[in-house]
Amino acid sequence: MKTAFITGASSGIGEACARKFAENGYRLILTARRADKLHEAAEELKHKFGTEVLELVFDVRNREEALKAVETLPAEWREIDVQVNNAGLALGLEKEHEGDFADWETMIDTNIKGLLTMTRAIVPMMVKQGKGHIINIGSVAGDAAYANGAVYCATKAAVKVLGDGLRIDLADTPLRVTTIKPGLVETNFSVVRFHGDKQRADNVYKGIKPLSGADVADCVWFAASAPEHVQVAEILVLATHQASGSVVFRS
Ligand code: NDP
Ligand code: 8X3
Repeated sequence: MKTAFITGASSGIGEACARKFAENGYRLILTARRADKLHEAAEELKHKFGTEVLELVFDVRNREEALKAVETLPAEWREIDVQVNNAGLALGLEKEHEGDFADWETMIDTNIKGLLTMTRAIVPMMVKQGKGHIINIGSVAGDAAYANGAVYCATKAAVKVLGDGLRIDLADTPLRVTTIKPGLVETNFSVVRFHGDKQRADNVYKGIKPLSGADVADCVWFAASAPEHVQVAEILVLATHQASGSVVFRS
């Protein structure tokens, strides 16, 4: 049986990816900070699909804890076939010269350094076993900056470039690296971005049918289920009425 390791599986895109892999017979290692939400998601999959789930609660920004969680995986859970580096967030929407230092640090530490930590922890095991697929959740925001979002956009540009670098460094192995770059996806993302302001978050998706977490999970699965000689390097997936990070048609 194949194993998928998914970070940020307590909500949104990560939770939808967990469901997609469960539906397709994978067993799952799911991670997040909120133990209760993660457990709820895991229980649903166990009951619905009979999936075996290992829950790991840690903050990807805490390098020591993150490395320990992987190092202490039980022997029977160490063969990981797919790693989905999804945990991430945006905080605030402000001009670059007026932004909040704490928000910047959280975004950089989570989206860039957290993803790197998880890559550093798991990919050497994949190289050793001679198989594996790393799927990073980037964003259309990484293709070009949009107004008031420069730091978040920069972190997602970094995700794209780190994926490209890893693909180069693994070209002499059977491992594959994919970057998925979604546009607007209605999840908890905007509630987090606006520090809990639900009304402001809802406005982000007004007048447009956004993507769902399941739409993104379909793209992740497309890449993961491709024949072994096929490496889907990138997928840019947008809502039909979104054309780029800054062009959205609302009715
Ligand atoms: P959600 O807020 O719904 O989910 C984010 C997930 O990341 C949660 O499970 C959260 O779990 C986890 N997470 C956040 N910070 C940490 C941390 N420090 N350590 C461990 N886990 C963490 O948002 P989305 O599902 O939308 O976001 C998932 C990814 O998709 C992010 O990388 C985001 O940048 C990206 N993305 C989102 C888009 C969108 O429009 N929604 C579009 C393009 C990309 P917990 O809080 O329990 O730790
Ligand atoms: C999230 C998509 O456009 O809100 O990465 O930045 S966007």
